Amino acid sequence: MQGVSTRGRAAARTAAAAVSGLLAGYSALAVAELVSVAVRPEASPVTAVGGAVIDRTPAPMKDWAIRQFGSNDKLVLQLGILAVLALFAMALGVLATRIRRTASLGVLVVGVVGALAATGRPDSTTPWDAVPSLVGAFVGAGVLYWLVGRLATGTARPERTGPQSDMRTEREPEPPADTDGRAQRAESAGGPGRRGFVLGAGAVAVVSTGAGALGRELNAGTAAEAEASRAAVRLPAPASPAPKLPRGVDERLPGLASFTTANRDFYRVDTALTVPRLDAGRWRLRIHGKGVTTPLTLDFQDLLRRGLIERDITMTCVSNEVGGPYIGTARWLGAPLAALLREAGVRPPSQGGPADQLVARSVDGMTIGSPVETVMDGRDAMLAVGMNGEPLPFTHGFPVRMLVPGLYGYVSACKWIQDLELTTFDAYDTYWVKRSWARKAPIKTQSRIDTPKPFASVKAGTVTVAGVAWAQHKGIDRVDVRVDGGPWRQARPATEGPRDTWRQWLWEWPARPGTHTLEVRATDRTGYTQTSKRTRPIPNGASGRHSVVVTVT
Ligand SMILES: Nc1nc2c(c(=O)[nH]1)N[C@H]1C(S)=C(S)[C@@H](COP(=O)(O)O)O[C@H]1N2
Ligand SMILES: [Mo]
Repeated sequence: MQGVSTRGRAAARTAAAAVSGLLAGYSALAVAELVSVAVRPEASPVTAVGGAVIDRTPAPMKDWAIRQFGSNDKLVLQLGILAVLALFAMALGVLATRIRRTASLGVLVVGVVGALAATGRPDSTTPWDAVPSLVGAFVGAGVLYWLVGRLATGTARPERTGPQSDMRTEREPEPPADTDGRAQRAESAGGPGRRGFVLGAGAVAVVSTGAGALGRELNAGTAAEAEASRAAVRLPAPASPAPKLPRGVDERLPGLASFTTANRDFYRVDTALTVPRLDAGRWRLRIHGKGVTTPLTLDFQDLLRRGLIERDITMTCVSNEVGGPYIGTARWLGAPLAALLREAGVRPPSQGGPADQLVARSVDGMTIGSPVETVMDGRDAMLAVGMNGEPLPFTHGFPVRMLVPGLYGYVSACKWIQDLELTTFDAYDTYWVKRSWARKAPIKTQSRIDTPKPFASVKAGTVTVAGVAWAQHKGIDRVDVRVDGGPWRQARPATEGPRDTWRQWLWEWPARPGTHTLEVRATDRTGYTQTSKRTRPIPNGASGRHSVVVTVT
């Protein structure tokens, strides 16, 4: 009995120590959140560490995470970081029962890691970003030292006095003096007892929750201002409206991607753990660099006054696997970018301009580089302010993002843009280029089967096979489909839309019972037929043909 009870006591003490560690971590994060209000929300440790992890994650793993968790990838990452922190905090708590001071210093070390992550982010411009993590860690270290101190007194005291009236849940007699000397000393100094530990832990929990909630609230207040500024935006009518879409561009077939993608359904790919919520009233864009004779600084109203163009454009992510979902079409409204560059004195390389790369920078430190030649070759490159009739959603770059039809997003579509610098490809590598993606990445001619779905079961007879094909800025000429590697059959392309949009296609399949493989290929308006050669998305976009296996009964 005595042995069991001793072990039970030791287990309870270890659990209490782990709880102390957890509370120390919790108070550290809560205080850091509150302090981040004074700096900026992105400087709070979980966001900063998460961002640093994203920056350092090898590309294949990033792709895996995006595939595995889709748009939840960031949530999963944050939960993962919290889980690791929690385990570490519990370990420090248990350690603190033996080496209280050293374990408490361990909390400070974690704080330094958070501070380094915060100041090392590409969007960090000030050492102040270190402050939330450091202040939080100081508080956390103090909490751990203090709580474990109370824990020591709490276990030692009852050994002499016997169970107290407030310890009715404790049925076993107290253990013999298995406590360390420190505990004995604290006890003989008249410590607060176990009740003291529980009260202390409770107080830490309550105060931390209060601090954290206040921090969240205040950070949300900044977001509320941004939301108000978005609600107040009145988009002007376009000087150059989008060409009217022929009715037939959208076959409206169940299972087939609609021609225009609703904002809420539009894919989202970015590295932002907290979506930047900018106030349009405070937004500025600087245009400067090599060959710029007249550097420009524009505000949001300047941009709206610039004779906006409205265009249907299909955007695609370079990370999109063959058959993947990271593609969508929207009606964008924006200021023509080439005209702005010309106003700044920029000439494309073919006209003797010294800069061949246009680097866009976002408020969250993303850098995206596009060829100046492409941006100025007459296509509808724009600084977009509107998406499907409303101001850009925050997730898609409010107040302003860049778009260049025909280029993958990571080399053209900077969201939350704040700076445009003219430079050269030799002089500067952008975010993804540093991570071994290609410097230049025009969108590859591709096609996708939307219906039937992979492994669907369909009735024998005539089955409508349908999907989309894209070759932005070239246009789709024809689409072919084949079954089980047989002869290619020409699909019926839907009515052609603008050159920068995808094109739907349909094929009536005389389906016989059995398991069959459907395969698609597209030919663009330059006469190029998409290659059958399968490649991964890295370094410049996936190639190969999409196929689906279906069962006909
Ligand atoms: N600031 C910022 N802009 C960004 C990115 C990013 O991570 N940060 N991702 C780019 C990539 S890879 C793509 S494919 C498009 C996606 O735009 P969307 O999320 O509006 O679909 O945004 C681009 N612009
Ligand atoms: Mo992308």
